[in-house]
Amino acid sequence: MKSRTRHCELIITAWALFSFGLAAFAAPAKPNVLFIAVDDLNDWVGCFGGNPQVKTPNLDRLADDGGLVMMNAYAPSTVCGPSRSSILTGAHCYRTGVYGNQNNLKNAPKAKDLVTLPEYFSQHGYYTISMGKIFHSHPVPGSEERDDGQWAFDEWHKWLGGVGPESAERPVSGIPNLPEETGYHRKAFDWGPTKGNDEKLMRDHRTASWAADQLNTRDFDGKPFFMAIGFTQPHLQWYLPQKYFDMYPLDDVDLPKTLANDRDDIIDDKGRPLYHTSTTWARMEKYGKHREAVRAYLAAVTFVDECIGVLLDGLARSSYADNTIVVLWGDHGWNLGDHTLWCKHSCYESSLQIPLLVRAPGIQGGQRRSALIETIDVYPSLCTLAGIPLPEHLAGQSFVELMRNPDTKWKEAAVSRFRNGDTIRTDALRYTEYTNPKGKRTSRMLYDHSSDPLENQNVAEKRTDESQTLSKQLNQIKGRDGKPGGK
Ligand SMILES: [Ca+2]
Ligand SMILES: [Ca+2]
Repeated sequence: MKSRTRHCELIITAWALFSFGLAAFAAPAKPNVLFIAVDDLNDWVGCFGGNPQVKTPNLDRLADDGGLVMMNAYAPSTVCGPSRSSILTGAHCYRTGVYGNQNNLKNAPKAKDLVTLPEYFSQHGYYTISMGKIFHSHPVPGSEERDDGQWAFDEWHKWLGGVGPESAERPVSGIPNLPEETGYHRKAFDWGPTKGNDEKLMRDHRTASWAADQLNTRDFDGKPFFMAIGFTQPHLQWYLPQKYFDMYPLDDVDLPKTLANDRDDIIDDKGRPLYHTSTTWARMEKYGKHREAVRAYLAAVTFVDECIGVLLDGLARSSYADNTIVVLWGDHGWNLGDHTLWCKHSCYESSLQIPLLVRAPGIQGGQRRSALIETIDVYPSLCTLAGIPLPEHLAGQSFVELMRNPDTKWKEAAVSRFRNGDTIRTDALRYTEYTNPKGKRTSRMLYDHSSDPLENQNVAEKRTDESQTLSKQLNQIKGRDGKPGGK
């Protein structure tokens, strides 16, 4: 009797396995996508090595736990609008025509025909849902509303409140603004403790908790999901619970190496230095606040890391834990006093390099990749991972094979643009050229990362053959990526 029962069990098990195999063969489960944007996060993340002092246990855990760390990933521009427009369309700024935050992707004449990543996934059977900053936000003329890219998702939610400093007076950092500073930066470059000391009240923390709840309570109409979550720190202002500042005792904070005359070797076509001292840098210098501001950025990174941990923990305890692609990206880099610059408005490596972490089911992670990745490569990569055909307009390249095999043949350059500067990064060099409105080159920079990783020695006029070669390569890519089809 016992052996007969055992025999029946075997038949049932075999039938179940056979049926499961047929089902898997007929319709393999599509992986979900968790798409995480972090505003103004540079490579000051433990696993990226940009600053050994930073504390990012959750991002480092993602890297160790199946993540692939893209060590040389670059933004196409150094402000939100063009950078986000490019990752969301898989097309370079030269193709979208979105070069600055004043251009809205939705109305950009050259980009109107480009289907954005969430729209494309929705068209291919995904339930798309979002909270937080994914698209750059634009005013809607004649309306109190804002265009935050709601139109690109099946379900879109505005972020939930948040908490600021105790006092409404600005700035709260204790430094006066300079008279010549106007508008946004007069108030924006600020930091200080929030009212109370509770991170759960903060906007990004609420976004993370909301997303974790969705993952544990929703079935998304039985479809695979594409969930886009946008965190706003470490974008200014750095108003944070005091405990995050306390994690970095001020006297122990190291500053990035800064040379006072660093930018004097960037000369325009009339022989004059191209740059004047940035007003923010001058203010920080005058009031001796560089170290406090570096600490505030570190604190903001650790705070957003905590929020990312809430989200990843939510995913880990959900039923989607094993079948969800996670891609986490910063929209551009950030300067913290290096090159006598604060913020992100330059063609230096520090403005352009981004953190990019990808974890995909079935692909071994816990590794690093050194290939040059552009954010326009994310769109085709996610399509490939999801088994969706690539739309024709994409200019980027799927890095899925590179995820599997570090020796995969790959592109040799990454290009970016900020204002009138176009820049190209190769394995060892970064070359940048600035042009006037008539397209005439007015200035250029060449840095050799093999000997000068901090980009302090501009050798463009000493190594003119290499400058010329890179200029040609850069302009070929600009021409190619500006065309429909991108290739
Ligand atoms: Ca940004
Ligand atoms: Ca220099």
